[in-house]
Amino acid sequence: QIEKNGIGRPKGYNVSWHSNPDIEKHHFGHAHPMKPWRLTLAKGLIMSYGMHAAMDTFVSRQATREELEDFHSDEYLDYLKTAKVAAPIDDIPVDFNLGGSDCPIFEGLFNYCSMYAGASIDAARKLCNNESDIAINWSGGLHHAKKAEASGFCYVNDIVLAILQLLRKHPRVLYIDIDVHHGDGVEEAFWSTDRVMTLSIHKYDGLNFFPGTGDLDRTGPDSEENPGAHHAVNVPLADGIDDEQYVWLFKTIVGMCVERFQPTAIVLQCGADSLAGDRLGRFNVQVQGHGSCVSYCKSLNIPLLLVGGGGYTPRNVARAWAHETSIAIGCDATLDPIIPMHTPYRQHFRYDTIFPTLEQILAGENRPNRNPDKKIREIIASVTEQLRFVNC
Ligand code: V1P
Ligand code: CA
Ligand code: ZN
Repeated sequence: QIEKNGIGRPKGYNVSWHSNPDIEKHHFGHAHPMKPWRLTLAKGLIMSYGMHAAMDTFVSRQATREELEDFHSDEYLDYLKTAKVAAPIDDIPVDFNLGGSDCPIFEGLFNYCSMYAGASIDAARKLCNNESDIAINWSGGLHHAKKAEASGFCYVNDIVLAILQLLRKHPRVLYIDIDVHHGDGVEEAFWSTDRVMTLSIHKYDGLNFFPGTGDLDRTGPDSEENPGAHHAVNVPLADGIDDEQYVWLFKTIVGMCVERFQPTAIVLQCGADSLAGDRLGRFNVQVQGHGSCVSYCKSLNIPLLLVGGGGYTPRNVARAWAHETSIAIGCDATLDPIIPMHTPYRQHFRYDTIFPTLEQILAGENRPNRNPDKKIREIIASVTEQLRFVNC
């Protein structure tokens, strides 16, 4: 019998949860798919199950200017701080890719960015100090932001900032990204180092699907002088991948990366737009399959940072991140799948359970799986070959 703290957490196993209701109040504009209130929905679900009692909870703070400068340029941060809300001119972004339809300038923008970044930095520090085994920031995971450019709903790259914190203590960090989009900003930031391996699984079809990068042979600039060569792993997929294929692929590839790279910390971006029924995504992954990726990472017993990311059908985002919180604290096996009556905004959850069936989610929408097993095996063979060049 394992001695337990709170719901299902072995004594001495610490999970920290970093959030701030201020983040949830921001609005990108009513037609914009990114809805920070999905975090309110997720938090309500997590708390209605009482899971907060099994975690160390922290109200996150704004990242300082100095912390943001660890990755972002001065000029970009100045502009981000002073950018004024204005009607977009023909929807063309003005400077630093700010102000178009993807990255609008909205009320409180700088506050929003510095708060989600502050939460990821704090979470990383908890891991560095051995105060947490798993640290969670569902408001983070904004993987497209560049040093001096906003991109794809992302303004500040909290993941890069968190990894930079981890690198102060950890020799090697593995970044894993299960958002349906390519984690281009994080990949590019660590393009030239062998201390960070990046792995992104995403939808890819050439230039049509945002951001248009992430082909299998994009493995890092290949030159004798670049220690980061071969340290970018990209897994491009077609529409409709299901749980069985996705989880098998995830475990196989992550297993190989861990064996070869021997990370001392892992950052898992849990973008929920890889779920079936997502407004922007194209996959048929279910809450169970998405959660299995988190379980697998937890089973490796390596300090783990969980961040959010995309996710554009808010009720499914909340389901996935609540389920993944239960995995982190170890109460997933005993969690009642029926959503508690007293859950705030319960009317948003169209079906009563955390795990609606694929038929319920897709209701009438046919999304065939365009990923033949042969293609999946070819991807694994290619990554196996790539990893032969990685030494740690
Ligand atoms: O496709 C594009 C750009 C706009 N075109 C000129 C190309 N943008 C996408 C951006 C998706 C960002 C995903 C972010 C994340 O990875 C991390 C948080 O999940 C886009 C899409 C789309 N269907 O891909 N923007 C929009 N839709 C959009 C729709 C309505 C209003 C504003 C933006
Ligand atoms: Ca991804
Ligand atoms: Zn995404």
